[in-house]
Amino acid sequence: MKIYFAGSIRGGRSDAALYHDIIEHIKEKDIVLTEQVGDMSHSVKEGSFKDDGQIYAKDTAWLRECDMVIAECTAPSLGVGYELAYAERHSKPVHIFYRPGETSLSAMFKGNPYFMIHPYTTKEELISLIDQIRE
Ligand code: 6K6
Repeated sequence: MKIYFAGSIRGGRSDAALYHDIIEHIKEKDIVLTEQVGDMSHSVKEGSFKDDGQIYAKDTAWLRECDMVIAECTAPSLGVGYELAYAERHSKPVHIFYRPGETSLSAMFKGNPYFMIHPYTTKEELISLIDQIRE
């Protein structure tokens, strides 16, 4: 399967190490199209319009190409919100993971039955849930 992993970049990088570990785990069995989301060495500053245009074009092409979207939404991100709506428009299955003790997930996701939402607490629980949805 081709997985589109979505996680906050300019929305805040507090969970970047977690994204990295999850992407490495998913890659043991499936293809992750968006490995850069877990890249901790990359600058997250605003780029030029040309750079950002390339990111937008590449990421939306991957969203159309993927078999499933997995999003970690504890750190709120405008970009991730956009990607999830884009995935819904293209009828891609979307699984949203978040830690309820640390954030309140937007009603635009919790209130929309299209999205499959998985609250979790520990990284081990997150990995186990991600394994279950890919069975
Ligand atoms: C910075 C860090 C790693 O890569 C970069 C360069 N920027 C981006 N590269 C690739 N995808 C990006 C980049 N910035 C945003 N995105 C996409 O939007 C990702 O697929 C994320 O899921 C989402 C994050 O949006 P923001 O609004 O938090 O940046």
